[in-house]
Amino acid sequence: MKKLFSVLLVLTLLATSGCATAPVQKDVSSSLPVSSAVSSQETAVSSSSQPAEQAVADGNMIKNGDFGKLRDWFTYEMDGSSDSALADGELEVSIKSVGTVEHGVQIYQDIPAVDQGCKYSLSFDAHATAARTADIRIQMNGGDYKGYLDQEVTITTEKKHYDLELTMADPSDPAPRFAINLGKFEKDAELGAHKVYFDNISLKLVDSSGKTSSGVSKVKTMLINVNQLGYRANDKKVAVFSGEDTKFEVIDTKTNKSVFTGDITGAVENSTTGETNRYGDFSSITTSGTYLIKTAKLGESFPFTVDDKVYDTALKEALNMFYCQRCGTKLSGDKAGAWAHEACHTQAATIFGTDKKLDVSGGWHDAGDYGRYTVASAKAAADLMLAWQLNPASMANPAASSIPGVIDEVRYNLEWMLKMQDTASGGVYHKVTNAVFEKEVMPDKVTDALIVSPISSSATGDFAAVMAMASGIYKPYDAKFASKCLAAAEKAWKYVKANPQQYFKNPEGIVTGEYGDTNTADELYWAACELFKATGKAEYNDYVKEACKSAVPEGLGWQSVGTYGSYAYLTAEKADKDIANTIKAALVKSSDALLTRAKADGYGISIATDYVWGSNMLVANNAIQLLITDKLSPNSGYRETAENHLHYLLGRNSVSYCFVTGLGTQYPTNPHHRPSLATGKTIPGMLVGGPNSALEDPYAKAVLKDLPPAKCYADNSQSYSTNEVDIYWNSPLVFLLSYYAKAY
Ligand SMILES: [Ca+2]
Ligand SMILES: [Ca+2]
Ligand SMILES: [Zn+2]
Repeated sequence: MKKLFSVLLVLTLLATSGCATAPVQKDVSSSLPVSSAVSSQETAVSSSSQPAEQAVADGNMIKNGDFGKLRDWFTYEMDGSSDSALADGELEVSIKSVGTVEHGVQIYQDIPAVDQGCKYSLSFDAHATAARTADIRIQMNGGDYKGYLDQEVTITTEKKHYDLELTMADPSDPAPRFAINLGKFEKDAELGAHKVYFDNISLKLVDSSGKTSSGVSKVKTMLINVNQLGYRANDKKVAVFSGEDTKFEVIDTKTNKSVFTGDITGAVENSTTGETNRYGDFSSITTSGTYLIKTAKLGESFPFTVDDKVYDTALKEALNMFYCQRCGTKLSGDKAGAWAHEACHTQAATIFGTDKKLDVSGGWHDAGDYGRYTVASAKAAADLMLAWQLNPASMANPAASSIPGVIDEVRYNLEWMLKMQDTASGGVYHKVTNAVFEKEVMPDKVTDALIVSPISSSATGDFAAVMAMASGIYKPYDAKFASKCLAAAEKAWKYVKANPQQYFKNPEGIVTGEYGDTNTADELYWAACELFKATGKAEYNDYVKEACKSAVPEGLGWQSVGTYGSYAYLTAEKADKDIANTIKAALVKSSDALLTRAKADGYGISIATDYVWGSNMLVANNAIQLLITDKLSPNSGYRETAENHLHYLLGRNSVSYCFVTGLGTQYPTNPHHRPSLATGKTIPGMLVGGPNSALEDPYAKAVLKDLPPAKCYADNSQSYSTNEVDIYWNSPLVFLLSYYAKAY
């Protein structure tokens, strides 16, 4: 489920080094708003422990600064154009066009930590074929790209030596970037094609006597972990201990008195966390209140609540995230709070490779970025509709209007999806985005051109499925809209049936999220199942029958969607008994395998070692699968295990984080999310991606190195591979909360 995210424009590797897909820089405009999401917070690793290979014998923090080789240097081009090469032992940057901004052309490399209070000296030699300005930067590698050192110098046709100095005033940054902006500077005359030369670039720590301790971790990792929101009165309640002790106490935080003493049992060797986990059952605590767990040797847990309504506010906030992600409309202050804004992305978009314009306004912004992707939003819409189908009691509208809030919210995205269908062919466009990821600004401040990317089979299959699903759900509220959805679904089906292998690849020049998928059997299966449920037509039944012959498609992700189809078929009025039995047997088998995995896991979850990009979505998806299976083939083990997955997401995990912003005691405060970065305030109710042992951003590489897989999480906006948010991560969270909440 890895999603290539947040990356940038034209990345040219100056010389062959191993990392061709390394995530890169975005814009470095000095006019960006200063965000509160600076790198002041770190994970368990202190900023002073840097990867060993970055330490260079002579103390130079810059690698290959003498340009004996081109290795380690990169070019970033916002809208300029250049080529780089070695020339007589110097770096020669041949600039064809400077572009329109200072970072129109940039050369850079990622460097070891710069620590607060420390003094650094930077020196280099430079000359150019035309006198010009250059901006020398040591900057944050993400977030608002704040420049810790941000100094303009004039480079002349005569070779000169430059000496600059940085005393780090900002909090320590464990993974900064050295960059030279060679784009357009207002003070420069018009520059035609020219060349700039650099050599002997050196950055050294010269004085660490003023070093402050701000680089030290502020994160609390507890040895006793619980769901930081808490538990409903009659839930099973188990604390997970990391380490050894024999007895635990439950303390009422109001009276500070012990209300229960229990035995610590079990010992599970947990290779994903490097711990031995033990357990304490305090299910007998059913009186509403706030408590914490304490032992003699392991300290205390974060506090938690026991109350039947413990998940109600969380559900409201998790659902409100979707309102805050709405595109193409003004967001009101009463629902969007500090993140209210004028209508964004309302201009017509151009269909890639044509002059044709299309109105594709509306829908939800996908994630930390403002792209809108058909397959991503299909999963999100499906989860919310499933939440309504399975857990209607908690999803009813508090205002008691005829349309439940969740149904209203989903419709906002469905109206957009309808616009993404090509009316002539029935095929559905894969996404609408800018060519590149946007700056860290509010969405209504983005003015870049919108491009509609080509039709894909996965988008068209998902569209057919979601629209067919919607036709049943909206019928009681708006029959006309329901039949519009069904007609669109059948049209999309015809297209995808005839074009099942139109796999999506980012077109030339478009580098936003790709959401590629080269197996569309599951998308067609899901579509056929939903269309069969909606229409009862033999054509769809025949397709499902055929599709199940080898293996029943599985998955509740954006890329694998089979289980959505299975649920639809198993709840279809006219389901064929034999086919249903095959599908149900496969679902039960798959869910039983999840139970086996969960039993072997220290924290009771079923993802085994899959701590990948968006691992929290896998956790939530597996819980949905267990609850869906329970509806069709009741088993208290499914329900109990699913609840353990929710406990994990809300704090009962080895990094002691409630992974939903604003909830619990220790939660993400610096997510990679543009409206949160632009306002300096984090929207509550957002589930972050969570631990990712592949270390897929520079910050993660610097601070999470050598940690066990389940501990590879950093609450930092630069760590987009562990700390981004996404609509299709929040949607399974909404489903889970709606299952356990009392009322919306
Ligand atoms: Ca040299
Ligand atoms: Ca697929
Ligand atoms: Zn927008």
